[in-house]
Amino acid sequence: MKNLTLNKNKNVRKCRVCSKNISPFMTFGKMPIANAFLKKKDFKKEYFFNLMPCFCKNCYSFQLFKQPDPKKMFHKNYAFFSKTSKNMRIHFEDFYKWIKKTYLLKKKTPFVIEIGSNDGILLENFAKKGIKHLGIEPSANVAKESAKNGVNTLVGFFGKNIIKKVLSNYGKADMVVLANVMCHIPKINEVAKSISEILNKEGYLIFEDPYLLDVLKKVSYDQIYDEHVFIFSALSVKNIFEKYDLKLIDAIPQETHGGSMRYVFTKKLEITESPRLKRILEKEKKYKIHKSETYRNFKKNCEFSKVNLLKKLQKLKKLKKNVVGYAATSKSTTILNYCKINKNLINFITDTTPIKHDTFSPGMHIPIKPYKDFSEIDVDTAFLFAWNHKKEIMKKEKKFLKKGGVFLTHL
Ligand code: DWN
Ligand code: SAH
Ligand code: ZN
Repeated sequence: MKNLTLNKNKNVRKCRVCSKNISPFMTFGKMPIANAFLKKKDFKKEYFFNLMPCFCKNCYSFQLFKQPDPKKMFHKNYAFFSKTSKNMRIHFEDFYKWIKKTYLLKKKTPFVIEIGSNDGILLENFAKKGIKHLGIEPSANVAKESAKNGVNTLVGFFGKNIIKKVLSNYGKADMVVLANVMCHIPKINEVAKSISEILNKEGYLIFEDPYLLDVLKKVSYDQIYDEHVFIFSALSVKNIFEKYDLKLIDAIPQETHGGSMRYVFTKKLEITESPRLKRILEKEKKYKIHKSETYRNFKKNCEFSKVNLLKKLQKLKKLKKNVVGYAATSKSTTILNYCKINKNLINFITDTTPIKHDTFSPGMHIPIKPYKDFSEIDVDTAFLFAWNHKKEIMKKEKKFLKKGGVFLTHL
């Protein structure tokens, strides 16, 4: 009894948004860095932390109890390159066109800042049209890739220190945009304040991230890993940014990354909320996104999903099927380590990213192989870790499906 109380006390921290005490509602257990693909010689010194999500009853944010130091995750050997997906390249070209048409058309010389610009998948569209832009990206290797396409990038973490440099060298921006990045940054109040300072008085902030309601409904718990310190809802982002005079005026659902939401904020406080945003906020309330019981149910659903998945994989093993993983995603690190799936159940994982080849998956140490290894051997079942890119992958794998190959997911 004594120990239990002690642990409970230990598992208390201040909410990153509102500073009230929060505690985890579940644990996924010991986790490595999701994108730290490693060589055999480094197995012994691998870093682990406890992956535990929390829900704050006060500000309704969903966040990790502990996040590893950002420098451990984002550095000169970062393993995720945005342009590996063709459909994502199309998505970002459309995103660019929409921004230009909706927000920048009336501006003579607009200035756009992207935080977490990675290999330039979005900004290269602005660069090609000669639009003044700046990427801020801490992972030097991916930033270097973007430079090849004329993207102007400052290598570093966005925050109060870097904005001084940006303001003195470039001036204020008309737009700050982020895709799958806001949910990565722990000092959210500092970020919101800095964005508010860097935008001119008519400026817009637009960002998109995996959407909490989709994660809860689909039980896509694999969106929870070290990099994703937050999983946002419209309700939670409204609370965060309105404190810094950034008014949430729209929310637009996206199909990307298994269900995302694009949020539009403006410094022009007189603009009213769109009917679509009102509907989305209503829908979240109806789903009880603001209630602790929703997260207790989510925990049960995750446990159920784990048991089910293990049953399926063990059955395939008994049938002596050749099972391999398709795409060594960040998300796969959570599935593999939570369910303790190793080489016994999945022979190897194929991936198209050169930096991941001939390494081992974080924690479970499943070998990562180039795409050629998948296409040239007889695979019975492919565990689709990139289920968010299903449309793109099914199109590509017609041959595999035709010869009887089967795709499996944890969903
Ligand atoms: O938020 C994040 C999102 C945007 O990207 C980051 N924290 C990290 C990353 O997450 P992820 O690794 O789960 O992303 P994806 O886009 O689901 O997976 C990409 C991986 O899948 C790459 O390693 C490439 C691989 N892949 C493949 O092998 N064959 C992807 C496609 C489309 C393919 O056909
Ligand atoms: N925008 C891209 C990349 C998303 S991956 C896309 O949607 O595909 C997340 C990116 O955010 C990584 O490139 C990482 O290096 C970057 N990042 C993480 N913390 C950051 C911070 N504090 N400031 C700026 N970028 C950050
Ligand atoms: Zn809070």
